[in-house]
Amino acid sequence: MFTLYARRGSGSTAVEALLCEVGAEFELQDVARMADGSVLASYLKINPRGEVPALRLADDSVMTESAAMMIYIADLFPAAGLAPAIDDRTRGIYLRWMLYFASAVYMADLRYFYPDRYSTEVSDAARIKAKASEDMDRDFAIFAEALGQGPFVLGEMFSAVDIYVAMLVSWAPDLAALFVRHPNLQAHYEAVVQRPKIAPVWARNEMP
Ligand SMILES: N[C@@H](CCC(=O)N[C@@H](CS)C(=O)NCC(=O)O)C(=O)O
Repeated sequence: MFTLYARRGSGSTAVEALLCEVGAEFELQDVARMADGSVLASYLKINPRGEVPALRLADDSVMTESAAMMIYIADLFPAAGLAPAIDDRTRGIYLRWMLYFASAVYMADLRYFYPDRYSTEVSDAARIKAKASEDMDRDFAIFAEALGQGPFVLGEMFSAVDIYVAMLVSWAPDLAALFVRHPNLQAHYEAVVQRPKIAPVWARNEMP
């Protein structure tokens, strides 16, 4: 049994969708934010960075870092077929894009949505946001080129990284414009979020 510390529409969405896809037993714990944006001190014992998601495992230990959770859960349920095996020739591609989205795209998203956290000067915020948006455009273009006609990151094989990518795509500052520039990203997004076990999670999280 897992406990997923979550907030609607946040980085917990992909982990929740994956837990549903693999058929894992889990409960959701909503991590409320105070008016000033902080979380309860008790949550800092679970994730000292105060971020969601966090995942409590059956042995009571806690994982943070959404991409690590995606990799871990998909590996833990091999029967679901959502991760290439360690010695599979596509394992490197799978890990590459999981970490690319976690380190490049997710971090640009945070700079875009919380620019004030990236400088000691409030007046820097607009420039931080503009650069984050430019970086995201570039990073999505690099991915779209690699995706080609997919339909999934690993071609015909749907895997956990597709769920992670869909979450990051859904947060694009201008999703409609992104889909005009990269129709293959739209086709990929729809193929992921319309899956029977993912659509309800997307709806519950009020994702586009
Ligand atoms: N590297 C972390 C980033 C997690 C993260 O930044 N989560 C955001 C929500 S999507 C958060 O909780 N930010 C703190 C806040 O909003 O105050 C991960 O991948 O899990």
